[in-house]
Amino acid sequence: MTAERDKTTVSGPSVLAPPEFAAGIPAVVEVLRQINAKPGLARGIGALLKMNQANGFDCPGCAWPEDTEHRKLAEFCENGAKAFADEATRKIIAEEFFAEHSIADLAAQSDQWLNDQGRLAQPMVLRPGATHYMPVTWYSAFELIAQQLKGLASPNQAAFYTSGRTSNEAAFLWQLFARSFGTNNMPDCSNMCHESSGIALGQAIGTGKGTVRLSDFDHADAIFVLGQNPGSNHPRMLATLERAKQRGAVIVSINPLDEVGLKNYRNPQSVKGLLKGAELVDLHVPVRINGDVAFLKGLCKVLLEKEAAAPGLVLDQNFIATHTQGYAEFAEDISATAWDEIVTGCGVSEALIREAAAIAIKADNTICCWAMGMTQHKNAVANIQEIVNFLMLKGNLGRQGAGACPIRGHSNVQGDRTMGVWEKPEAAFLEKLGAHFNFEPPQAHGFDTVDTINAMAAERVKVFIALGGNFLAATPDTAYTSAALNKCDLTVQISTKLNRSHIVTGTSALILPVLGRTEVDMQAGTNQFVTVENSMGVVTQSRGHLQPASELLKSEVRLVAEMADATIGARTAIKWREFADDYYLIRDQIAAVIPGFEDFNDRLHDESSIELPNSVRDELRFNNAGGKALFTVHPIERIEIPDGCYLMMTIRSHDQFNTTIYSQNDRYRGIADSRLVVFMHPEDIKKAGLRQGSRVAITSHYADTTRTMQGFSVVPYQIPLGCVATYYPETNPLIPVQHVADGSNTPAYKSVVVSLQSD
Ligand SMILES: Nc1nc2c(c(=O)[nH]1)N[C@H]1C(S)=C(S)[C@@H](COP(=O)(O)OP(=O)(O)OC[C@H]3O[C@@H](n4cnc5c(=O)[nH]c(N)nc54)[C@H](O)[C@@H]3O)O[C@H]1N2
Ligand SMILES: Nc1nc2c(c(=O)[nH]1)N[C@H]1C(S)=C(S)[C@@H](COP(=O)(O)OP(=O)(O)OC[C@H]3O[C@@H](n4cnc5c(=O)[nH]c(N)nc54)[C@H](O)[C@@H]3O)O[C@H]1N2
Ligand SMILES: [Mo]
Repeated sequence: MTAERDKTTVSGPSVLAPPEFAAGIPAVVEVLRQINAKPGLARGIGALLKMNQANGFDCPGCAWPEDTEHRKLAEFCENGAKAFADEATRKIIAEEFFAEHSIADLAAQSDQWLNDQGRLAQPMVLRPGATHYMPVTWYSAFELIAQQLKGLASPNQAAFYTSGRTSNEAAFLWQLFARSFGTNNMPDCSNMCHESSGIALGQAIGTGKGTVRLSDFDHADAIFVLGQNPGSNHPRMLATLERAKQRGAVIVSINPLDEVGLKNYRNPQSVKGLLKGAELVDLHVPVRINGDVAFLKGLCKVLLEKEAAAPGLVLDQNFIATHTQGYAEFAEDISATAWDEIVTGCGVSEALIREAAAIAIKADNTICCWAMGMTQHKNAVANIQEIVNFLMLKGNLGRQGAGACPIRGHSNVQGDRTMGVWEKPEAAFLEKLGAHFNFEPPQAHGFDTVDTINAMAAERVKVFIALGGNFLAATPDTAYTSAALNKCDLTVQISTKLNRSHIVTGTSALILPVLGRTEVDMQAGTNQFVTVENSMGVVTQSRGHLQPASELLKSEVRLVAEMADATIGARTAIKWREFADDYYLIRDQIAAVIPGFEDFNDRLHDESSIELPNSVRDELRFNNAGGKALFTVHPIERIEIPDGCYLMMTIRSHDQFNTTIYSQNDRYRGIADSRLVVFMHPEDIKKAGLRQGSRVAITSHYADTTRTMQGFSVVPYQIPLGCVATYYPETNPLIPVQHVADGSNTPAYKSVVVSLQSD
């Protein structure tokens, strides 16, 4: 594929030719290596075989659904195994660790080093002015939180962050705690992730969720994968794509990079698959970064042209007339959009767009999948609404084998939202919650992630509590966000592993360690399970099997319940501690408050998983304004890129889970030993007077501000001209906090204007 590369580099990364295939034997070797190194084979293998099984635990990695119909003995992927191994590690951070390492020491260490120290094992406190964390009892930790929260002038001076690994049960109690305390300040990782999808779909089709079941992949004729790298981030999806492909489905990838996972996949779950690869993608469309609106408009233009030439044979006129609104304006705009504008906008030839359109025209049923390549741009909402436009033209909603399929990131990010973790809750939800628990929930919308950073900077939020995640490393504009966190009176991190957010703190700070998904959760003598919702709206049980890393860990559910009890126990009638003793009771509350969960416990008992209703998928019912699916019109916005500048996307390697870095390698892109690289087109490298391995600083430009980071190595890569790629989270200091998506406020992590300077 590539761009020629020397095999030798003077310093920095080793740059190799990317592999010819994804997964296969190297994936199996990597799984064994990770298990051996972290939990050990004896502890690890047995537990790993429980992952994604009916009586086991849900993979702590991504949100791709389990294939219950085709379930294998080993129902996991290489990267799920890495996430598992990382949590199940035998290494523990003992009390002496914090005595030995001051905050300043820890600050000098890399993210990978921090994570490698092992599991957090006991609650720790950082007192005002202290240089070291000290052990603290759970009782005193909750007292400190209660005292700080109760001392605030308004509940809106607190913010409650959630990362997407939290179970439904913990998330439900968490939002109940925040709201009965008095605020909707519930920023979450979704704000940085699929928020744009939720907003776009909500307006266009009246549900923020996707409309596809896993089984739809067995009936699709065409699958468009937009801005997603499943080989690294949703590897189990490759097996689904392989099955669809073997059945005759055609797969198109729209991506500035020709990601190897989609090119040639060797299914590690079968011997045949291990040895012989399958080419998954039939057509790769190398759009320039943020060229998707233009490309999708191009696709629609071809469809409309072909329909004009053969009326009734291309579009689903019946669907358009019966189920949609806004078609006339949409069609008019598409006809008025010139090919020149489309081609310059997406950087792809008209011929290639026509080739992709021919696939869509031929297909009776089309699924569009997408992830962060679509959602993290200034016009991300437009990106996703253009996908909906494209799907609607051929009636690809609400029928088997077709639909809109946002592929979620964290394993329960979708469930956390369903449970009410959202800073903009709907009035009907608040009303039901308040009526059921007999309190008045706050009505005013709260702060999302970017708002929270700004509110902390303005000293309007003084207490920040995070249920999981790594807020500082995941958010944009690291220097600004650090300063904002420093202004808090108290920052609390409820975590499994040590990370950057434990080191950049408020005046006081707490680290509260919790059980992970993989561990046995005993409460009041009973082995509890929790539930999670996957990307396709199926809720399943998750029960851990490993002995907990430390006796001092609390489950997230118990921790939230006890924190709530200490803070507001005296003034609400909610029986927090009873919930902590018996998660069935929490599920009964969920059943009473959240639509779709009626008889939750019984159905889980009888069927082991439940599928949530979806009005679009099930009934072609659209709960948006106007009650019909909405065609939308969006201009092709070209981001101004001054001479000598590039458009930068920040992406994941094959060896990380978000801010958790497993190694400095990215096997699928041929990179070893460094993450401080800039992927660049060979011609751009030459034009800039650089070479492979040249050391550069990167400066981002936003309005009249700049941000600079040193120490990157240039790597030639097959990426569109004018575009560069770097790794998340290393380059987050370059991302301006103001640079967000219209309508969803998601940081535009994937379209940052940068220039390079020789170091
Ligand atoms: N192993 C592993 N699994 C994960 C994660 C992880 O870090 N590691 N993270 C989880 C989470 S929270 C999430 S949200 C998902 C993320 O999963 P992905 O969205 O697949 O992850 P990214 O690496 O951010 O980037 C996605 C792709 O978008 C492409 N892209 C970038 N800009 C554009 C654009 O403008 N247009 C188009 N068409 N494509 C573009 C990039 O080339 C890249 O291939 O994965 C989840 N699963
Ligand atoms: N530049 C750039 N920035 C991005 C992105 C990007 O593509 N580019 N992607 C964004 C996206 S899509 C997302 S989702 C966010 C991710 O943002 P977050 O969800 O905040 O970050 P993670 O790295 O997933 O969080 C890792 C930490 O979670 C804790 N943890 C792990 N498991 C558990 C558990 O079971 N319980 C508890 N309580 N804690 C646990 C561990 O301590 C670990 O260090 O980052 C966003 N930031
Ligand atoms: Mo995400």
